[in-house]
Amino acid sequence: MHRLRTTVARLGPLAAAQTAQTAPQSRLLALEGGARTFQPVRSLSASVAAEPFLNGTSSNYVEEMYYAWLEDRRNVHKSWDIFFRNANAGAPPGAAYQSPPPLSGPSDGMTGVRMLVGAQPNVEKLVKDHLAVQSLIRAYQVRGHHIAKLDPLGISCVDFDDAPCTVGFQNVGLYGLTEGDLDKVFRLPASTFIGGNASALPLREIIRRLEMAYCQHIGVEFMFINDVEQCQWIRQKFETPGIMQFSLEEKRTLLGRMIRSTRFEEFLQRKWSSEKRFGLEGCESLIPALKTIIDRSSQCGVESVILGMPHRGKLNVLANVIRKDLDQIFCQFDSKLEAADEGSGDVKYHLGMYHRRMNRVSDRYITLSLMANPSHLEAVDPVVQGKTKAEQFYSGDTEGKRVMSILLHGDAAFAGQGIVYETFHLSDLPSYTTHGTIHVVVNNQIGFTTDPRMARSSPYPTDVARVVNAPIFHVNADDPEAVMFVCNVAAEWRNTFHKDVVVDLVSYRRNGHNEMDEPMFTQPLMYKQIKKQKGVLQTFVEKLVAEGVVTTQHYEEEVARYDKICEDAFAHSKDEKILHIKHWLDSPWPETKSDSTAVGITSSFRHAVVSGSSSAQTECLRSVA
Ligand SMILES: Cc1ncc(C[n+]2csc(CCOP(=O)(O)OP(=O)(O)O)c2C)c(N)n1
Repeated sequence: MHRLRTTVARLGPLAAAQTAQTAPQSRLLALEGGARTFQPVRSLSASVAAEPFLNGTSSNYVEEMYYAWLEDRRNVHKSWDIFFRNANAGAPPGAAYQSPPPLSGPSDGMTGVRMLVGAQPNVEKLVKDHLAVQSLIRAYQVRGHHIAKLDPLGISCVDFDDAPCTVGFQNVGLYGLTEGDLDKVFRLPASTFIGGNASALPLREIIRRLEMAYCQHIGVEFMFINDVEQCQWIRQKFETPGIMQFSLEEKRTLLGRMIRSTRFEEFLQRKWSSEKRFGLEGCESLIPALKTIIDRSSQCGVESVILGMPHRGKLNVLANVIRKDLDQIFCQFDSKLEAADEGSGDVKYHLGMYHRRMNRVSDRYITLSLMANPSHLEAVDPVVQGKTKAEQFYSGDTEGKRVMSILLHGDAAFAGQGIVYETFHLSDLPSYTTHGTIHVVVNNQIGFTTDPRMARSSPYPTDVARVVNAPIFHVNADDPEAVMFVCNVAAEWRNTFHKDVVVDLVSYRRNGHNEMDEPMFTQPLMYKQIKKQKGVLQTFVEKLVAEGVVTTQHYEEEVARYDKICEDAFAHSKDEKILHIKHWLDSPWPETKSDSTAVGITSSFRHAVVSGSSSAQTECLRSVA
């Protein structure tokens, strides 16, 4: 280091444009016995002001380059090589510098852009065009979701404040590119993965691949995330060519899940046509969505999942995700059931349940716990986080690798309820974090009777999640494969970064708010469109049959098989005369004595979490430790 400083001092007069007075031969530092030595190298008899790039601030840089050059001439750019050679040969200041040689072809050892630039006479235009292509790629990453086909109904009125559409073939002019540039090859920047193994592509292909990644049935909102690694991770997940492909088995499993989700609601509708059940019709892909998240999380090592959700689709989740016995669900529709245990019963779409089962995809046991929820929308959110935190604490799961939470939301409630924002702000606090929650929004584009234009001021119902830098994956819920894909990514995100993530299932509500409401009175235009909408299962099975994944006969047999399961359970449910509340608890409380202790712990922990008191929480945990 000392030597370096000395050299700076010796270069100083040169850089400060002083004239050397002491000797006709000044000296630059050279290697000293394997290290550096002084050798007379150049004359400073003339003013070095003739070399304007040598000034006080560049001296360190020049000095380092000089050392590098001494070790190997090829360590520096050719222009500096010539400069140092001339200087060593005694060229006077101002004469040592020569214009760099033209950048030409591979023989100069350079690749990529330089090669492309070198091949063109108009270097400036080419650099400008490359920068334009980079901007275009970035525009897709930032705004691709604006034009993605997210709404199955095609009536979405998401308001982007009239932001102009800056992507697409028709808009290349905005970047100073022309149609004639579409077939030119451009080098891809490191901030995109659309190339796969290719490092350069024609502009036409660049745009096509970006449209595939960002403007189909998935809209990815992530460019507000501050962490570069996280942004790169997401780009890779969505941009890599051919990444959204599924095996035949995966497609068949998905179809089976769609059948159960759809036929369950249809069965309830047939049997209890005048009962409120807050059906899932219009967002049936919620069931495969949750199952995919659970499968992938289980593969990643999660052993326990705590879920919280509102009324919409709750019976379906109980039946087809948690796997509550169907007869137990059906008997809830019988008003003559007598309560067997203490504690009041609640409406069936508020009840919770706990179940431990083998996950067939991961081949590991997993515990699923769906919390009971009150009518008060989103109030269950911090309760789920409290239960998750407690389970993580007691099982020594300090990083949330084994216990995780999933929260479901309605679009209106997610945007409207302040508790959602409060819960997000607990998500990354050391004492409260549950190391990443996966949020799934059943975005049926309506809240009771109100459409989004009158229900929120933000473009999306999910904008509240941006405050914690959670990525948001909007997906057209009429495309079950796209839903499955984003749910896999969401589970991997949670497993990789242990941060919140949102899946926004853009869907519709086929019936009224409940089955007794007539939505044509309040939203006639929307419901005119919904009446024309083909069911998602129908569309999906037609696609799979066309692809040769299943036959119509296979599909019909699967439907008949599930319908029979429902019919048999319905017959059994008639034998149930008594309602056991203990069958509807979201945690296993085995026997009476430990029950009361455990219930006490949970309720005080819930209180602590809901009231936001960490000292109460700690106290509660200490009292049972
Ligand atoms: C805190 C609270 N406010 C209002 C209500 C009344 N309410 C029940 S459902 C509902 C609409 C909810 O819409 P959304 O969240 O989009 O869910 P969806 O029913 O459409 O699935 C409202 C306002 C409630 N239950 N809780």
